[in-house]
Order: sequence, then structure tokens, then C-alpha cells
Amino acid sequence: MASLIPSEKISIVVEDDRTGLSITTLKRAIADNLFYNQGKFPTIASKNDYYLALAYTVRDRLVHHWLNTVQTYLKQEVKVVCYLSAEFLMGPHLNNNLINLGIESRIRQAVEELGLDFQELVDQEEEPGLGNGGLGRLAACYLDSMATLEIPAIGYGIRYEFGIFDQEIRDGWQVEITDKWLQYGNPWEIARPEYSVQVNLGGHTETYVDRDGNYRVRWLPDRVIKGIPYDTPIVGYQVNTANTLRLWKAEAIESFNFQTFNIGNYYGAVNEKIYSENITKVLYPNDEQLQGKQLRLEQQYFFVSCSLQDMIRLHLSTGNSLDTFDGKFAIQLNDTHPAIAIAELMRLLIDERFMDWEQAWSITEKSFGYTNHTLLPEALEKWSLELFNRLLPRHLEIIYEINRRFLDRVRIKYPQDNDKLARLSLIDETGARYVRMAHLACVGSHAINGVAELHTHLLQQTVLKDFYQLFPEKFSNKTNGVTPRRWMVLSNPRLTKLICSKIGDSWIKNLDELRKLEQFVDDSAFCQQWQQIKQEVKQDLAIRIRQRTGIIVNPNSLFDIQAKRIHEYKRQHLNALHIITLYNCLKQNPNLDVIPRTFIFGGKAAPGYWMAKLMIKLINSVGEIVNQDPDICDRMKVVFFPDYNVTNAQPIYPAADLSEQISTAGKEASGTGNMKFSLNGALTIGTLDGANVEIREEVGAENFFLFGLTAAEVQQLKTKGYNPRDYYNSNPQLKAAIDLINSGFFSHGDTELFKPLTESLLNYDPYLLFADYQSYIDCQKKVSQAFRDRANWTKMSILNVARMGKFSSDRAIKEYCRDIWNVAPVPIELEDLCPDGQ
Ligand code: OX2
Repeated sequence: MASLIPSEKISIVVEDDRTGLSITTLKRAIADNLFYNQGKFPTIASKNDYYLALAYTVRDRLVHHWLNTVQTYLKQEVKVVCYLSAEFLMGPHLNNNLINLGIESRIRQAVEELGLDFQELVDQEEEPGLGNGGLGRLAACYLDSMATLEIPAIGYGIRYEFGIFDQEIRDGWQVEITDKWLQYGNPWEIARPEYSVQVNLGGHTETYVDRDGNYRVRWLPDRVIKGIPYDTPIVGYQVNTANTLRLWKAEAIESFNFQTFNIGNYYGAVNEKIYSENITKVLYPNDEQLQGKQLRLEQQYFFVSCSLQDMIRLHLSTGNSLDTFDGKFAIQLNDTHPAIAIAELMRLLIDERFMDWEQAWSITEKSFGYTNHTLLPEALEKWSLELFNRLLPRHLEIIYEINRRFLDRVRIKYPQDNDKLARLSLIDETGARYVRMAHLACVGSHAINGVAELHTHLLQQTVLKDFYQLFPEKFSNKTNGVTPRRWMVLSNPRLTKLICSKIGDSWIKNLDELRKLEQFVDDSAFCQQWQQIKQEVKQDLAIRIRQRTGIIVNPNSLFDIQAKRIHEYKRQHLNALHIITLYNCLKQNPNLDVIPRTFIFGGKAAPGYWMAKLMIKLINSVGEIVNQDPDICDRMKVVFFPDYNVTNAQPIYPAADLSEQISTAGKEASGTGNMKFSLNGALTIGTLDGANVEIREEVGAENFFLFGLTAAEVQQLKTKGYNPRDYYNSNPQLKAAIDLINSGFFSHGDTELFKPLTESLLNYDPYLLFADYQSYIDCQKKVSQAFRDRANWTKMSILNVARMGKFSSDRAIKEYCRDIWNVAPVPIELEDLCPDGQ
């Protein structure tokens, strides 16, 4: 008889396949998901099937966090931040969730033990590109920080079927390809049709007298659309919190309009369905350029109405009355795209819940905060009264009433100042009449903020000057930040590891602790490791560049990178002028001893923005000549990295030696790429614009390459009268660069191709490239000089990273919580929500 093992020595734990974290369980769970979810077995499973099996395995492991979070918020009746944004540029979820859950290495091991390539599976994920650039990415960073700081929050937005287009470069031109991110399914979302709501559009209003003899208004719409929420969990870093991103999809109320169907108009009925679903089909791909399209206003109203109805449902479901609404929700407007929410909340409270105006207004004002992201006049949203009235007749009435009461108050403060009244009015009547969305946002919010010190200052002195004079107490600055989880831990694992080996890992949640790195700037072994890592990530990027473009670059050269949306105010063409100038120097003086540079660009142009597309063509055309010129002999390379998105950005930031932040002073509200580059050890060449000003303050002027006019000088020069041709005529290097473009040298002899660009510069130059040209060229010389002293460069790089604490989105979110939202952390305890037998 076999001897018995004493029972106290045995520890057999049977892990649940959906929550267990042992390698054995994880492997079984992945195999199970492949079989039961994907309906595939190994010999026929694609990489994508394996990716999905893995994604579901990870999702199972965060459901506990998610449900406990929801339950805690409901039970404790906490105040919730509702972040309303037309864009959320989340980037791939898989890796981020693994890092935040702290299960990356086990999952990797399980995947590898199954004989699969982990990176290959990660690469399968189609990123949700539901945003254009900085504004959408900021919303994503803020969701990460709110979850990490245990702040109850819901992100509300639109589930676009097609996100930002994929960019291909053909013959040097941008070509747009539809982004079919949902085509193989999205494992990270759960549809919640049970929480669907209805949204009205069009029609007219009528008044009636209710039973108590009060005059009321009802809206008789001519279209009704259904909004279906899709929820994605947002896991915090090393906490139990998992908040929700709730995105709305538009559908027809019934699959078929039966009446139309019965009278034989089958196609008419189907058309109506298609028409309704159009609302959430596609993201408008314009960054900071108003389009004024009806469908865009429909999108804005649709998601805002769905979200407010959802908040009211949540509030009433816990037995509350609407009197306490503002105590339970802090609603933040991410720019004016969701500003119609102010009129919609008024409508819901007054028309549908029969609240009186004064109380409804008091609740509305206390609930809303408004973040402004731009001063560019072409981005300030306004809607023609005709369109507004056709689509949202009741809201226009409400806006008129808000305006009437508001202007009455203004009149008391500034009697007989009709100019001021006209400037402040919610209605622009200077020509054709428009609703001014920023004015609606200012009047209906208790807090208004800009996104960097300089931006907030300029906001108060220019675009919102009258509002600032009227209610200075509403204004504050909230300098942007970025999440160190995605933009360091995930995208730069090598540097993360090195930093952790020196100062531990608490900096990941408290970025100010990076300061501790300063003590190592003179530690030569550390500096060498730092340099070594930069070298390795540059090699990685060099490989990607070769795969994507065929261009071979030298990883020992200075990687000079400008990655952001293509826009004249961001001045990618100023960068191009520097490249051409350097090229001319080398052609004239072939033996010149220069620091080899690789110029890397990335970014999309709005499909209808002709000048931006021509800038892309110019960069590629210059690259074509420079890269193949034997005289240059690898001392310069120009690369346009196609399809800049979150996925492609992740390996780009860590590989930069130099970060180009060269917008005309006063034009870039903040910038956030500037922070990501510097956090990853790049030095910045930049103007005193947006958050550059604060970055320079933090890292020290000696660790920052400054050039160009200040915002005030830009203003003065413009007032005085700016003539770009004077600069062209008096600066031989500048003249040579422009003349070379015009000669057809970069365009196979075509002297017309780039004329629109050069003529615009010579005759108008609205972003003052010529005025800043010499200062930029001189500053770039200093950069090259500095790069020769590699030891000192490395020291500056370390100091940049060590002093980036301020630019964590955690810091920014804490400020919003304290100054605007009045919300506090709510820690989540995990408990079994579904005990057996219950
Ligand atoms: C961008 C701003 O251009 C950029 O400077 C800022 O960093 C970012 O928002 C986040 O605040 N659309 N995009 C922006 O503003 C608008 C409008």
C-alpha cells in the first residue's frame, strides 16, 4: 500500500480559468478561448485568432476589477467625473492592460510556452483611432490617470465605425485609406443595448398649458434615432479601479420602418435605417479646422444627448432626485465639440422633468466645466442659425433665452456698451448669423481653463477677453500632461528598467520622483548605460524605417524628429528649409565636417487641407534627392514615416535625440508630444510656445534649444506690417533654399509643383517662417555642436527626464479634481460578486 502524504503538506489549488494567473491556467484559458470563442483549433487558427483568444483571456482577468468598481460607485453614491469628448485616441489596449494589471511577464511566458510569438500577437491589434491628434490623445491620458488615481469617472464619446484614416505615401503624396478597425471584432468592448436611449432631430416645437396652468414647450421631432452604448474598461495602474469608457453607436429605432415597408416602399425603409446609422459612421479627420457640416452637428448632439440621458438614468436609478444632480456629476467639456450639452441639460430638466428655469440653470452651471484647446480662429466652432434651427429648434429657443438673461446681466454691469454686448452675445450677428459655441460653453460653465500657462494667458487677453473681465473667477490654467504608463513603461521598457534599477518603481505613479535621477548625472557607468539604451532603441527604429520605407539610416547619426499633425502653424516646412540649407552647405563645401543627421517626420494632413498635403510632398521630394546624392554620403537622410498613430508613435519617441517643437509662438495651445519626447530623453529645439515654455522652465534653459520670436514679438511684427520678401531678399541662404525649390530641383524639373507653397511664403507667410528662419538655423548649429560632446549631451538628456515630473497627466488630473470637479479618490476593494449558489 502506497504511503499517504500528510495532508497539511499538500496544497492543491484549482484555479478558475477566467481569473487564475498561474502559467498553467493562463495557457489553458488561451487554448479554451481559441476553441470556444474563436471556434478554431491550432492547425487552422490565424495569428488574429490567437490574438483574440489572448485578449479575451486578459479581459476575463479585469472583469472583477470592473464590476467591483461599478458596484462600489453605485453603493457609495459617489460623485462621478463625466468627461465628454468627441475624440478618444486610446491606442492599443492589450499591452496597456497587461502593464496596468501587472501581469505582463506571466502572460508573455504563457504565450511563449504555447509556442507563440508574443510580439506577433500584440501586433495584431487594430488600434481604435477615434481621434485626430493631441485633443483625443489627451482624453485618453486623462482616463488612464483618473483610473490610476481612483477617481470615479466615465468617458463619454462616439463609437465611430471608421476612425482616423490610415495614411499611405504614394509617389510622395498622402493617400487616405479607410480605417476598418472593427472588421475582425473588438474584444475590449461590451455592448449594452439594455441601456439604449432615443435622440430626436429636426421638426418643430409647440407650446401647451399643463394641468397646473403652466406654459410648457414640447419638441415634435421629425427623426428619432437610437443610441446604443458600448463599454470599454479603463484599468488603473496597480489599483483595483477599472472605470468605463462609454461610446455611443447610432441605429435606426426599428430595423425596418414597417409602415413604409407595408405600402411597398422597401428601399425607402432601408434608406431610413442607413440614414440613421450614418451619424456614427466616420470621424471627421480635420484637426483644428471647422467644417460646418450638418452631420458633424448631428454627431455632437447625438452623443451629448445620449450621455446626459444616461447620467440622469443613473442618478434616478439610485433613488435620487434631480435636485442633487450637480452634487453627483462633474461634466467636463473637452473643447466646444460637446458644448451643446449645456442647452440639452436645460431642455431635459425643463421640458422633460418640468423643473423651473432658475433651478435648472443653477444645476447646469454648477455641473459643467469647459476646457479650451485652441486660439486658432478657424477652429472656433460656430453654427449657422439656419442649420441650428432646422436640426435643433428647441435648443435654439433655449439658447436665445440663455442669451437674453445673460445679456441683461451684462447690461447692468456695462450700461450702454453695445459693442461689448455684441462681442459677448451667444449669437454672432456681424454678418450671416451664427451660434458661438465657445460663448455658450463660457456662460454655462462654472470653470473655464486653458491647457498651458501661456495659452491660458492669451485666452484671457484675446479670444475670451470679455468673458475674463466679466467673470475672472471662472478662469484657471491646467497645463496638460501625459501618462507615464503608456509613454514610458510601455513604449520604452529598456529605459524604464534602467530607471527602476536606480530609483525603484514608485516614479511610475509619482513622476516627480524622477528627480532622484539627478544624483547619477556624473556616474559614468550610468551615463554609459543611458547612452547604450538610446542607441538600441535607435537601432530598432532604424529597422522599422527600413521595413516601412526602404530607407537605410545610420543609428549613430543624430535622430532629429518632428511627429505631429501636418499644419502650417506647426511649421514642418521650416524644418524642410533647414534641411535644404544644410544640403546646400554640403554641396558647396563637400568636405564640411558635419554631424550626420537623420530627419524623421511623421503625421497626417486633413484630406481637404491642400497646403498640408503639399508639405508632405515637399518633404518626400527633398528626401528623394538628398538620400540618393553621393556627395552627401550618408551625412543626411530624410525620412517620412507613414501612418503616424499611437502604435507607430510608441517606438518613435524613445528613439529621438532631438524633438522639433517649432510652431509660431502663440499658436500651439500646449502640445503634448513635446512632453513625450522629453520624458524619453530627447532634447528640445523649440519656440516659446504652448507648454514648451514650462518644459524649458523645468529642465533649465541650459538644457533646451530656444529660438524664434516670442508671442508678443509675433504680435508686434504683424501690427507693424510684416513683409516676408524683405527677409528673402536680404538673406542669401534663405533665398537659395527657396530658389532651389522653385527651380524644380526637387520635382523633376517641374517648376510649378511647389509654387503654391513658396508663393504663399513670399507673399503672406502667415506663420512667420522667414522671420524665424535665421534664428532657427543658428540654433540648429548649436544643436550639432552640442551633439559632438556626447558625454554632455547624455547628461542633458538625463536631466530632461529627471525634471519631467510636472508633465504627468496625474498632476493635471489632481488639479482638475481639486479646482474644478471637487471629487476625491474612491478606493475599490475586491469582493466576490457572484458567490456560488446565489
Ligand atoms: C490640440 C492643441 O492643438 C494642442 O496644442 C493641445 O496640446 C491639444 O489639443 C491638447 O490640449 N484640436 N486639437 C487641439 O486643439 C483642438 C481644438
